[in-house]
Amino acid sequence: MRVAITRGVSPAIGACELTLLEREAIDIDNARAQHSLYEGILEELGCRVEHLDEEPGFPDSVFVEDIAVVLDEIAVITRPGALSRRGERASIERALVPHRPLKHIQAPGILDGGDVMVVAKSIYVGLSTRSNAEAARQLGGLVASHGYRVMKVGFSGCLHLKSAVTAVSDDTLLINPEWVDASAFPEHSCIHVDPAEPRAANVVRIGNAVLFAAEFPQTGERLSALGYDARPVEASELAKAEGALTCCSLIFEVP
Ligand code: CIR
Repeated sequence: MRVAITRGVSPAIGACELTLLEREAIDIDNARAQHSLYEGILEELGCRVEHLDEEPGFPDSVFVEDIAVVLDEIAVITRPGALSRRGERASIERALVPHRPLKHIQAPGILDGGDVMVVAKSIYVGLSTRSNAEAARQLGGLVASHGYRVMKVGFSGCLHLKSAVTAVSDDTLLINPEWVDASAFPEHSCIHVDPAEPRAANVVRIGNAVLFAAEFPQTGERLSALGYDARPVEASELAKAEGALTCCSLIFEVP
């Protein structure tokens, strides 16, 4: 079965980190309502949702994806690139201990889970303001004995690699070619987002279903036309905090 670790929206979300977006007021009630719908969809798709308590001291703590990389064999606790986010690790470690042996990225490595795309045994690490080559090197060392290969990827135009590209299957990626070059992924075929929807590349794959942000219907239609079970999810409020769909969960298999 699958577990999805999530966390309630912090009452301090208005003080979130922002890198590329201008600050806009976040309606916390709407953010919480959309987040609950997201959790409901994960449950409908068979995930057991382990919902962690809100963290009033950590504005960005709803974005649990950035704090760990969970593989079948181990979980790697990251060292987030933003200082304000490092304290989010303690509770994520506690949540993961029952499920996986834990490993850690150490200084001077910095890594946000949003920069780590795992596709079967290939792990792509986006080099960004939040993730560096040293962390990619450490990650490579931690996972090599489990048969994974870590590759570094450059990108621009967005905060994290997975805003530019995510996997819709083990063979195929959904990509915004303006932000990341498809030649970085020679083993995969690529579907392009609709050019009018540059932020649409971040989708959550659960079994055969692909969750896409409801704001990007044209990309959703592209996926449906190609035979994917594409399902819209409202995520506009947390998008103002530079969060996308994958950021709000850590999804993995358990016996
Ligand atoms: C941050 O800047 O860390 C948060 N405001 C947004 C994090 C989004 N996470 C992700 O894309 N994986």
